[in-house]
Amino acid sequence: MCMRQPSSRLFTNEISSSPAGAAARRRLPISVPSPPLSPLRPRREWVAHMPVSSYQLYKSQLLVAYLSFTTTAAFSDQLGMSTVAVPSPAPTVSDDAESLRKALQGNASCLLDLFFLGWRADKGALIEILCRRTAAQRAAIRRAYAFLYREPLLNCFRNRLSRHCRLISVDFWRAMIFWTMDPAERDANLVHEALKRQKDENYTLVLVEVSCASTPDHLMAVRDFYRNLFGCSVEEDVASSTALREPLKKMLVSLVTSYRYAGENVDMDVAKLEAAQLAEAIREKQPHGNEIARIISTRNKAQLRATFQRYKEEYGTDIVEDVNSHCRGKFARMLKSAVWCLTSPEKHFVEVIRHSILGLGTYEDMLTRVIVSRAEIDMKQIKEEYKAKYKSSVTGDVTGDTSFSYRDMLLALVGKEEP
Ligand SMILES: [Ca+2]
Repeated sequence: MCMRQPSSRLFTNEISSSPAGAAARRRLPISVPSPPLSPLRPRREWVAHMPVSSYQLYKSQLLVAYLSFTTTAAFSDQLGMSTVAVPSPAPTVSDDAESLRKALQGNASCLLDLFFLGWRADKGALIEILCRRTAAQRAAIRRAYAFLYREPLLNCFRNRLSRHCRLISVDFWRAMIFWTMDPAERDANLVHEALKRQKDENYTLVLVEVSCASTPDHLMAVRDFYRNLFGCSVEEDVASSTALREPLKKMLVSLVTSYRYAGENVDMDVAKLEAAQLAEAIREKQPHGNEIARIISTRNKAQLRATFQRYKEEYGTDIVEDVNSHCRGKFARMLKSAVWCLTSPEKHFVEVIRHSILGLGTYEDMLTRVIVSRAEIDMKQIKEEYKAKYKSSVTGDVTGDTSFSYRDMLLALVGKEEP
C-alpha cells in the first residue's frame, strides 16, 4: 500500500497559495498578510500585525496539516492487509475538502433534478477521494471541511441520504457515511443499529464482531462513542434487551465489557486445563455453562489460540467443528463466530459476505458492514480465504450482485483481484 509522505507543502504557504486557502480568505472581512516561509513557529513581528481571526485560521490550518501527518503514521496498516489504495503523494487535506465540496454540489443534468432532487452529487469523485484515503486522512479531511465550510461533512451526506431515501442511492450514502466516520464511531453506530434489530441473528453478530475481531483499545473507544452518542452503555443496552435470551445475553455482556491483555504470553498448563473444560461443556451438549463465557471473554487471543490448538490435538477435531456437530441454536452460532473472530477473523467474514450475496437479492447492510469495517484491516486475507473456500472472488461476486455507485464504492474498497 502506498502511504502518504509528509509533504513540505503542508507546512508552507498553504493558506495563501491553495485555492481552498484563497476561498477561506475571501470570507474574511480583512486582508491577510502572506505567511512566513517557515510557519510552524510564526515570526513574532508577523503575528503582531495579523488580525486575530486570520491568525486563528492560520493556526487551525496548521493543526489540520499536523494532525493529518502524525495520525496517518499512527494508524498506518502495519500488516499490509489493507486493500485501500492511497495515492502518493496524496493531495493536501484542504485540497481534498475543496474537491469534496465541488463533488457534493455536482450539477443538475435536467430540470427534474433541479426541482425535485436538488443538485446531483458527483459520486465518482466522492469515491475517488474518500475511498483512497486512510482513516487518519479521512478524519483530517472532515476537520478541514468543517473548518472551511462551517458544516460537518457527515451532515451533507446525511442530507443526501434523507433526500434519496426512496431511491437506489440509499445504499451508497449509507456506505459512504460509515466509511467517512471514525472507525470507533462507525462501530458504535453499528452496535446501536444491531441492538434495535436484535431479533435478526445477522445483526446480533455485530456485537460479536466488534468485541472479538478488534483490538482491546478499539473496543474501549467504541464503548466511549456509544456512551456519548446514545447516553447509555453498550452492556446496559445488551443486558436490558428483551429479544436476547440467557445464556446468550450473559455471554454477549461479558464480551462487550472485556478488556483483554493484548500481548503474546501464553500459559500451556492453562491451555490444557481450559481445552478440557471446553470439550466437556461442548460434548456434553451444555455449551452454555459459565466456563465457556469466562474463557472466551477474558483470555487474550494468543492464549485462546493455544487452547484451541490443544483442543484439536487432544480431542481430534477442531473446536468449531465440534460446536457444529454437538450444539444447535443461536448460542452455538454466536460461539462459533466468537471463536473465529478471536483467532482467524477472515473465516467469519467470508461467511458473512457469502451469506449476504448468495441467492436472490442482496443483504446490503451486511455486505456494507464487512467491506467498510475490514477494508483497512484484513481485506486481503478475506479475499484469499474467500477464493480458497468458494472458488470465486469477492470482486466478481460483488460486481455481479450490486449496481451503480454502490458497486463502484465497494469495488474501490475491495481493490483489484490478485492474479
Ligand atoms: Ca444475490
